[in-house]
Amino acid sequence: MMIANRLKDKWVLITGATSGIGKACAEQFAAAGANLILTGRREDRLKKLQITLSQTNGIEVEIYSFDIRDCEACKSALTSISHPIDILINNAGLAAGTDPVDQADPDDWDTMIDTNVKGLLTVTRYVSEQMRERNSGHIINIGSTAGHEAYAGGVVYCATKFAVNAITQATKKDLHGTNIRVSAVSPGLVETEFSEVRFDGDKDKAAAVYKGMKPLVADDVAEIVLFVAGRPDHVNILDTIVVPVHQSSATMVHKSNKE
Ligand code: NDP
Ligand code: 8X3
Repeated sequence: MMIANRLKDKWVLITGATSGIGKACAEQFAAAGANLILTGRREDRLKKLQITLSQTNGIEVEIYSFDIRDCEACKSALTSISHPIDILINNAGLAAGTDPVDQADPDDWDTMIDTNVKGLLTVTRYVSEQMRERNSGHIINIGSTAGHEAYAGGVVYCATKFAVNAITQATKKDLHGTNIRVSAVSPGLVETEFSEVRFDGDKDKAAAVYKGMKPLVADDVAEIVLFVAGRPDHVNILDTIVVPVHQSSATMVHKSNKE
């Protein structure tokens, strides 16, 4: 059966849909005929996506603008959604800074932990509750190679992605015996707004991360998320690690003058 046949008319909640991997997932799931619930803080972007994706694909798109770090806002949005959520893509996340542990700003640590770990957990808490009631659903967490291998300058970002890895494994076990699937997709370098956010808007520093190599693009990752979600109901992909061909570890990145 085609992936699109399995995803058509499903309701897919994507956190962090205003940019990068989340936006690419929204576009690809929409093209597969799924209805969308899109979240993020930038409401103007959500509104534009809502219009474009619903008109282009003839699907329903609902938007909820809130800061995922705000537990009450999260709970209020999630409990007001009237559709059963078939697929949850926990994508919202960020890195802040690359300073070593002895020099980093603890406020950045709070931002990363509150977003990547606590935000993801809050959303999972309320969505998994309704999935268990229906005994169906699929939770897909966007992890990272940084959740499999820590690197210098990523002390807390890596810790949050190791946490996502642990949360994925434990969630699968918490939901053991149900029909709910739990997966992670863990990419290496993907050129999105990620590095611009990490370097506080410094576009030159962000561009330097990918200079001299061909990174993944958001669509590369979204294709994998779509594949993971589009398996038959009895197939649960636990994790997929995907890197550009010229990345062999967090710090082994082959660069040339040509790219
Ligand atoms: P982008 O910066 O392009 O997108 C991040 C998304 O997260 C945006 O939609 C943003 O929405 C949302 N977000 C961030 N903070 C919050 C918040 N407090 N509340 C609500 N939404 C928030 O980066 P990517 O697409 O690259 O990142 C997506 C995920 O992929 C992240 O979890 C990241 O860790 C992971 N990842 C990225 C890799 C990369 O190299 N790019 C590699 C491996 C994993 P808004 O600002 O509108 O709130
Ligand atoms: C983002 C990829 O290598 O910048 O998770 O940590 S990396």
